Amino acid sequence: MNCYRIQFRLICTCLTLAMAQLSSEETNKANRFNEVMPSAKSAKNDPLVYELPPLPYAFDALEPVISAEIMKLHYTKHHQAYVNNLNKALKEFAEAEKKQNLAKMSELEGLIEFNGGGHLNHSIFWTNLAPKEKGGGQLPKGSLSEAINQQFGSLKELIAQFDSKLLAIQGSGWGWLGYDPATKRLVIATTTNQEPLSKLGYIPLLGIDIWEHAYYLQYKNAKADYVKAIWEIVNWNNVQERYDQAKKE
Ligand code: MN3
Repeated sequence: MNCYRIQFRLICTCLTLAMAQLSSEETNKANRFNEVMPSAKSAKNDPLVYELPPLPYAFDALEPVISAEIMKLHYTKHHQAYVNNLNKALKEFAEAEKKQNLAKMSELEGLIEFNGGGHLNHSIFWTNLAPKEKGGGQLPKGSLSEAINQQFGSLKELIAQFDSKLLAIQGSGWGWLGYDPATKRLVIATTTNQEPLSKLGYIPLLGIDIWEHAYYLQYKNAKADYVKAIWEIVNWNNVQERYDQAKKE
């Protein structure tokens, strides 16, 4: 019982901390993007209720790399479903905990992990992307570009290594550029399904969604074309911000 209670609190705390870490600029943009996120509900008084964060651009802003159709579906249907299922599972968990129903709590734990991870990963992913005319694809000079050059030789080499790991994922998952607090170095890693990078002990800087729902409507089976194109819209300013923050922890 205590074990489950502790694990549950840990999951909630991790999610709360991770969501709080997401750049506060997105929250400030909430009003501006209400038109693309009409279904967002305010439930700030309940720590167990999560909500879809505002999308920091219009659905068609990342075209032609990501079509408006994919963006709209991915954000309003897929991400929203992770949020809804997470909230449902958390509510049921709290009820099961009151009844000391360990079997039910155990059953719900996987759902909380999967949907919590899905919510977390997508919340990072949206901010990791930017339209080309707003700096997408441009790595600014600074501590991140220095670390990339030092560790990988060049951005081109980092991308080559990242792509090779990303394309090697069998089934659904995510490719990551992370920060390893133990070695204070950048790492390229992959996770399967909706597992968050924190499971490997790294802090996420850049995540690329390689689930079929992220590209199939547009790229069909040409997964490599999606992976090649996505670098044109990576928001390196956001990755730099996350890198600065990660180094402080
Ligand atoms: Mn996705």
